[in-house]
Amino acid sequence: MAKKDLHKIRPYGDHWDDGRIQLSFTLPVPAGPEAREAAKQYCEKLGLTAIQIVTMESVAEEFSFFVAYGEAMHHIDFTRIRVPRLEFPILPPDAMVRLAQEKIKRRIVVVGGTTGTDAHTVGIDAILSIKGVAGDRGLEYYPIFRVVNLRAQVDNRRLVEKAAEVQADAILVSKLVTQQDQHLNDLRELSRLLKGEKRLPKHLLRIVGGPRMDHPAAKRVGFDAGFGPGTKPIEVANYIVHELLRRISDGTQSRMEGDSLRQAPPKRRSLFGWLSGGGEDS
Ligand code: B12
Repeated sequence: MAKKDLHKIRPYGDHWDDGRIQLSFTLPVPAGPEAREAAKQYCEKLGLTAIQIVTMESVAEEFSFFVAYGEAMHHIDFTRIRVPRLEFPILPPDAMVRLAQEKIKRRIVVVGGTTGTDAHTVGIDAILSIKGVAGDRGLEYYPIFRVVNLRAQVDNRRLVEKAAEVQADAILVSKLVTQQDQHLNDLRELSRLLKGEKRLPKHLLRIVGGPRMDHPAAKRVGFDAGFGPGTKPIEVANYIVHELLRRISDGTQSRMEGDSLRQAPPKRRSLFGWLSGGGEDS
């Protein structure tokens, strides 16, 4: 293998730096020799050479699906790539709770929901509800949080209003439906509304998650943090605790009063407690 040069990388197919890539796409024409040629010419227009159309299938009367191989000419300077990433310690539950109790000294108020027309609740419930996901308890489980789960199809204005009413420390938004970038449009609108709402604490954390979300995408729409598929509630809980502490010590914290932790009712772990849930609805 040639010496790896991270200033100049290209896809690897079956030998070093051959630039071979595979792509798949659909053309709005019936499968046939002309469709195959159109697919090849399209790949040429993308700048590929040594093109092979290895699959052509009819996917509907007027549509054909292709898999193509080709050689890409472009290189990337890997050393110049910078991607914003979330970095925070992930403490085990007991240590995280102790830290919040000692340093924040009141319950952290979080308001969450799935916004716009999006009706998917499983993701936000996985993070917020006591049952959590994959054996990892949701935020409601921890005595350091007060959780207001507005569930699905929450209008952005209602979310902002609720966050102001309960003086939220964090808002947590879930987005599943991404067709026509609906998720990004909704999130941008929410960002605008949040900016314009003067009743909200200055330290408010804006968090979004979903299977097609990640941290860079969240930053682009004005959020503080983005979490993708497979997120565990303990990660989100740790992020909130650590980021809130950071903002408090930076002086961004605008409010330290609130529900004292000592007044927080102990979490029930009985079946009844589990069924009735630790959180609240709107
Ligand atoms: C279950 C489901 C439904 C159920 C929802 C039931 C409910 N109460 O939620 C029903 C049947 C109602 C439904 C309806 C529709 N659905 Co649907 N649905 C799904 C499905 C199969 C699973 C979603 C799910 O529950 N995942 C399990 C949870 C635990 O995973 P998750 O959401 O990714 O959450 C994790 C992370 O992403 C993250 N996370 C998520 N949210 C948040 C939030 C925060 C703050 C944080 C920190 C983290 C976080 O943490 C979670 C835990 O790890 C997906 C396909 C799939 N496999 O994902 C399609 C899917 C999401 N649905 C889809 C579609 C198109 C629809 C419909 C439009 C279908 C239709 N034509 O009617 C409608 C939408 C209606 C609407 N108005 O929204 C598409 C979306 C396509 C897109 N990208 O836009 C998908 C991807 C299916 C597909 N491949 O086409 N759906």
